[in-house]
Amino acid sequence: MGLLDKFRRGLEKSRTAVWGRLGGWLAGGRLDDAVFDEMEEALIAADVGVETAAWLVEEVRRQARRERIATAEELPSLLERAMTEALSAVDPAMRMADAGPTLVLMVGVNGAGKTTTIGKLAHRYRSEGRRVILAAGDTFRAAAIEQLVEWGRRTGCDVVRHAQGADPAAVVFDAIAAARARRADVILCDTAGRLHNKAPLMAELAKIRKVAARELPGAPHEVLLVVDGTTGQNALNQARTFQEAVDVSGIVLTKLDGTAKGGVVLPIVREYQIPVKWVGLGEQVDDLEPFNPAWFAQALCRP
Ligand SMILES: Nc1nc2c(ncn2[C@@H]2O[C@H](COP(=O)(O)OP(=O)(O)O)[C@@H](O)[C@H]2O)c(=O)[nH]1
Ligand SMILES: [Mg+2]
Repeated sequence: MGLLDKFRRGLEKSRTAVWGRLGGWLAGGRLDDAVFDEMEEALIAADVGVETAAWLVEEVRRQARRERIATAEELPSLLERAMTEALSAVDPAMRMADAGPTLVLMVGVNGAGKTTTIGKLAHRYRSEGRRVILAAGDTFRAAAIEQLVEWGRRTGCDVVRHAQGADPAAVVFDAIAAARARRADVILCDTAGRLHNKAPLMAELAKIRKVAARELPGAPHEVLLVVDGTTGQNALNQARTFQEAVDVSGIVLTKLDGTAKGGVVLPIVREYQIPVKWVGLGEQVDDLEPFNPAWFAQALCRP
C-alpha cells in the first residue's frame, strides 16, 4: 500500500465527515449561504473545531469571490487549498543539532503513544545509520521502563534507565553523558503522562527541560507532543497545557489508522502555530510517517 493510500485509509472518518457530506451534494449546486453553512457543519463534524471551521469557510468564501466562482462544484478544491496552506504555515522538519547529539523530548498524556512513537522513531533513525539512545524518563511505573527496554531490544538501541520512582531529570542527565561517551546522534527521552496529577507532572517536565538545556547546548532540540488522534477536541486542551509547561515544538498525531478524525490538527496548527511533524498509522515499528499537509487535505476533500 502506498503512503498516500495509508494516509487516506487513516483519515476515512474525516473524509466521511467532509467529502462524504459535501461531495455529491455539491454537484451542479449554486453557491449560496446554505452551501457555506453545510461546509462549516461538515468541518465541525470532522473535529476541526468551531473557530477554525468558521475561519476556513471564510477563506474559501473570499477565494470563491476573488476567482468569481459561481457553482458549488469547485468548493472542495478551494477548501483543500485553504487547508493545505493553513497546515503548511509552520515548518514540519525536525530540528537536528549542528554538532553533537540531538535531544528529543516526548510528552503527552498516558496512552497517547509516546513510548510507541519513540520505538518507531528509533527504528527510523537507526535505519538511516544513526546511533540512538533511549532515556526511560517515565519512572512513574515499572512497566513503562520495561516497555522502553523492549523497544530498545527490538530496534538495537541502548536504553538508559533508573529504578522506578527515580528523578526523570537524572535519567536524562545520564542519557546525555552516555550519548557523549558513545558518540550517539540522537537521544529520545520518554516521559510520564499522568494528567490527573497535572501540576507535579508539569513541574517534572519543566525540570527535565532545564537539565537538558544546561547539559547539552540547544537541547531539547525538539519537544514533541504526542496526541491520540481519536481524542477529538480534547487534543486542543492538551496542546494548551503542555505548551504552557514545556514549549512544544511539534505534534505527533497517533492512531490515524483507527477511528480518528484527524481534523483536530487544523486548530492546533492554526491557533498555536505548532507544526504536525509525524503521524502514527499503526502499532508496528514502521507505522510512523512524516506529516504531509497536501496529502492530509487531499484525504479529506476528495472522494
Ligand atoms: N493503532 C494504533 N495504535 C497505537 C499507535 N500508537 C500507539 N498505539 C497504541 O496505543 C497504546 C498506548 O501507547 P503507548 O506508547 O504505551 O502510550 P504512552 O502512554 O503515551 O507511552 C499501545 O497499545 C500502542 O500500541 C498508532 O499510531 N496506531
Ligand atoms: Mg509510555
